[in-house]
Amino acid sequence: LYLESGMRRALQRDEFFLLYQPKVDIHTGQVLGAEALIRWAHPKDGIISPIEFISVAEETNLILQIDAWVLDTACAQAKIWQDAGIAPFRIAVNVSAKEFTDSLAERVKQALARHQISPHWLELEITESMLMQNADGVVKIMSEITAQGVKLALDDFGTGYSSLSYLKKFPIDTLKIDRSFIQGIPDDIDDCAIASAIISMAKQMKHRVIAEGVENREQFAFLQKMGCDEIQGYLFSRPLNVDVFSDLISKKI
Ligand code: G
Ligand code: G
Ligand code: NA
Ligand code: MN
Repeated sequence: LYLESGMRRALQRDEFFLLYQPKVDIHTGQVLGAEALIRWAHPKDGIISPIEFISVAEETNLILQIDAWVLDTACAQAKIWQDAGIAPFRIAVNVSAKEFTDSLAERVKQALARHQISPHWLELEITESMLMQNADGVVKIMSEITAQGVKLALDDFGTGYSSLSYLKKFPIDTLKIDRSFIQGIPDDIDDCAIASAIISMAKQMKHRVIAEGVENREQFAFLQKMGCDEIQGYLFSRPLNVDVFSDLISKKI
């Protein structure tokens, strides 16, 4: 297919690039991390969003090569920041379901070793849906990852169908409240109730909790009052290119 061959070419010609969206401490405003978000600089069509190509990449298994490129690029960038003397912050990489296999921990380990970065630089964002297949297998893979010192965040939290019982079993550091629940705050009482409940549960289970898609002051104030730890969203910053993000973290020191 057209898109498939385009993505193969994009890998060969290095047309993908990463943006970094800050994750910010809700109390201090300090940048604690960044989510790496892929974009495709298409030679004819301009910048293409992952919404347009990730699902096709998943169908064709090209996602394995793309996500390997993302992990490698994020680690290479971490090495640059580490060598520049910047205090470690977490670079979060999205893991697609196809990639979440027995070999993931080993691939992560090799990427850290290849780039000689401390594991504290890396976080993986996994979605609820990939935890549902085989709980024991999933716990094993996760534990092998966290044993290295790499953190795990549960992305799009609240949008899956799974029972809450897995939360007890899985070695997850952070719950990431899906932005669909943040959107309606403060007017939509259901969104307010769901967001508060997730924050409260996360805190009692000693997880960190981050809200994504925070766009305005009202959402920020509500989340702060409820005890949310971190925010990510257009209110603080859009996803930034690497130079702009570097300036931001350099200033914070
Ligand atoms: O950045 P943006 O909002 O356009 O991302 C759209 C979707 O693409 C989101 O669901 C996001 O998780 C996903 N996405 C962004 N970057 C990556 C990536 O590097 N790998 C994978 N698997 N998904 C990504
Ligand atoms: O699926 P995932 O949670 O990884 O998706 C992250 C997506 O959310 C990215 O495509 C990113 O560009 C987008 N995003 C980040 N901040 C905001 C925001 O404040 N509002 C909206 N609508 N989207 C956001
Ligand atoms: Na994500
Ligand atoms: Mn999400």
